[in-house]
Amino acid sequence: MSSRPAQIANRLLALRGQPGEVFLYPHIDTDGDALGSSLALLRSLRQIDVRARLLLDEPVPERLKFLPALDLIETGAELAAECAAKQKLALLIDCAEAERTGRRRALVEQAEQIAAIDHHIDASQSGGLFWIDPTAAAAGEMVFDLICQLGKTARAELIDDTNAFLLMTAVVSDTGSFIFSNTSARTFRVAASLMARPVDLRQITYQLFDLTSQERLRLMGRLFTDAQFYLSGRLVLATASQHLLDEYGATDQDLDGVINHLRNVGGVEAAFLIREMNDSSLRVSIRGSDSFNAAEFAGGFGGGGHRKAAGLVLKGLTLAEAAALIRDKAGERLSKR
Ligand SMILES: [Mn+2]
Repeated sequence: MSSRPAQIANRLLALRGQPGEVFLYPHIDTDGDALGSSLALLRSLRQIDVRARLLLDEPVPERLKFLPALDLIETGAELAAECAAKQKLALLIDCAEAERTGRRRALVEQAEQIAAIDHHIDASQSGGLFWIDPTAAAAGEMVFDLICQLGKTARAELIDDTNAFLLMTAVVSDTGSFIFSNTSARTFRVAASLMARPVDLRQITYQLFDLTSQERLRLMGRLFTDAQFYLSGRLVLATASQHLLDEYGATDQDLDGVINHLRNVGGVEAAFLIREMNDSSLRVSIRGSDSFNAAEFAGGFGGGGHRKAAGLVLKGLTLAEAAALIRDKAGERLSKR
């Protein structure tokens, strides 16, 4: 296991000074961990003369616009054919499956070689250049290790102020500012190393978790008022139709974090938020507990994630039908206990 980062480091170092490129692919619906980790790795690779590019499907989400080095990102469909020929290595970050790269998948599959750095439990393909470590709280912890390895071999100080900020964002993002149960001694060791740089931690936590808007505040009020509790409050379910978002002038991103408030209600063992997407599919966010495995539930519908936080997508159902389905299936599971 411990040699896996070394293998990835060696593969990357072999590209030093070479014309071949490494393409970094954070997962779709990118988050602070995926993007912060990817940007820090991109900057590190370039610093040691490895040609690297960072490709995204979608524009950088509003909430992550405070990150430095965003100008290094390439976005959209234009990142197609012409650049594919130079792609020696496709490196998936914070995911391990090509479908988690969205429209970039075709590009991923054209790479000479595919590698991954991921900490999600359902990704069981660890081996070779697939480095999966479910004990890591964030991909940022793994990328920190990788960057340190690269720096050691290349004799370069790669954790500069900007990379420290980016990696701290990654770790803070996936641990909810060091309060989720995935937070470990290792998390704090990485964070302590990063804090040796002048990292504005408060800016990161404010931007990621505290900053809100009038639209979001009012939308949340409405969602919480309308949320349905079942099984004596063990199960809670909220739905967000496109109509509702429009009514409040809110966007999909305004729903981020809403589900955590639902889960925090005393007595709740499983929380669900169903949102209507533009393509008429429904995205279901799930929060579990010791008595409800969110990843297992999501897996039953082709979704995935962690034990306590997972997601799935439903197609061909109305919002009401989906809510009834989730309520029944989750209710069944909870009733067995
Ligand atoms: Mn992550």
